[in-house]
Amino acid sequence: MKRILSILSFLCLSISMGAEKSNPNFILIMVDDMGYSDIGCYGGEVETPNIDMLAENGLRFTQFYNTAKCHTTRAEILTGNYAYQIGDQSMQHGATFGEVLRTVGYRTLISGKWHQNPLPTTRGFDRYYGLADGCCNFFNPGIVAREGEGDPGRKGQNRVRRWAIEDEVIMGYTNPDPKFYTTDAFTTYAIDRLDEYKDEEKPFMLYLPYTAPHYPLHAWPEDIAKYRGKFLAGWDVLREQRFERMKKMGIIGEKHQLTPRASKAWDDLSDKEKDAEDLKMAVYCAMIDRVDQNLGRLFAKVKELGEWDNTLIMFLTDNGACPEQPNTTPDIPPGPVESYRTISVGWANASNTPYRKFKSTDYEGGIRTPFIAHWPKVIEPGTMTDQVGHIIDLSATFMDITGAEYPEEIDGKKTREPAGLSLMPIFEGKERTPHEEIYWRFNRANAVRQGDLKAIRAGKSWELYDLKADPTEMKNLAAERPEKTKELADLWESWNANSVGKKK
Ligand SMILES: [Ca+2]
Repeated sequence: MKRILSILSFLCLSISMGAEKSNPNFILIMVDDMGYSDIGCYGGEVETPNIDMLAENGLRFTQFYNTAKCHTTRAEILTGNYAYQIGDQSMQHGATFGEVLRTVGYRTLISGKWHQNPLPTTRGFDRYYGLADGCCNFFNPGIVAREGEGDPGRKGQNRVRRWAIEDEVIMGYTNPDPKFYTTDAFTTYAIDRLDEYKDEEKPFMLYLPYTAPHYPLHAWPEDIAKYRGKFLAGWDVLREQRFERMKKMGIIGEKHQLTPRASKAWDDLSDKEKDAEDLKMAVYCAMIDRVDQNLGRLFAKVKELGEWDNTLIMFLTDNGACPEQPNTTPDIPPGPVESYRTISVGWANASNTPYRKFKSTDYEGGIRTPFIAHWPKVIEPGTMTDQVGHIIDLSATFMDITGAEYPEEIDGKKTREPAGLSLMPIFEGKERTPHEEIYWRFNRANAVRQGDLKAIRAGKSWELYDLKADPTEMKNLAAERPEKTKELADLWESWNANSVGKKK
């Protein structure tokens, strides 16, 4: 009897202490249209103490890739396969990592920007709150002005953005709370769900794709005030300062060169123009700063729940900084709900320091992302790697860690075998067998990387770069190495011929 009692009390104790889950939790944080070197731990000026803390205690990748655009990145990160191999935004021939992780008993949560066609609640996620569309007003994603405010700035007067709460679609979401701001709201929803499910034994997968710092440039005045006036030296000086800082930090090496400026020279601007540009960059930085502040709240919750050491946290951006200019309210300065403004080409160029080009292109400025992985149980603190990784590797990593298998069918449709490779060997400090090739496609932005060689379509022809000798793509080798260039272009064409739906 005594023995039975002691076993019982041991069992009760184990349950009350929350016996450790057999699989780890996952938190995947993605920001939107942020440049390669904006955050502190990649050489930028934005104050990001919480993201930097992940880097100090985790692993930074210097050659990690997304795709050139929001929705292709989401299709790929979710399914572990290339967007056009699985039906892009329909994802009809792929399984999401929500669907994958459900097979091994995960609680699957998403808060933020989805940007695919079927809602997350039909594609493997238990709970959802956020922007189902591509971008929206941060203070008021709807079209109706709140009392005391002007009309919310929008990309076009007829543009009504798709929002969703759980499985309910809301076309034009106006929250009555004047303190509503998407970055804050997404985080609060995520924290509330972690609280709601804290007593269940299931591990959780939390996917947190923020809309910041994608346009429109919207931020809280107190966050803007932290940065206002700090950028009057201009983008030329900023690029040089970042370049030197990144070198010192080891984010870039001796072979990197500072690519030519892609905009007007700062000195050609009038003082009035410089002041207006300073404000744009201050708002942009405030948006990233706000993400970091919210991550502080989220991380405190994970620690409070006792799950910090058993949680793999990852951070990245979905594509390079954005040069698009849909400034529909040219007379309203960036910041408030009534405005709809974007960052300048000069600042987007600086955000991607030292790399070439932008979002929507397959040069490194469009597709290279900071990637931080933090997992106290596995990852050596404060490490850095130049092994090449890609967002299609995340699903493979989740399967490797949990033993989950990729569903062969989703809603009666056969899935295609995913193309990613697990990142676990790199997390464990080992050398991973790399991808033979990595492919990119978004509209006419097409590229393939094989080892250190990368071919990029440029109009009707292809360019060739050696990223080991020339990581900033300054010297096109196509004329010197026509056969290799053709071989890579042909590889890309045969890969693309296997696309679902349209081939261009
Ligand atoms: Ca994006």
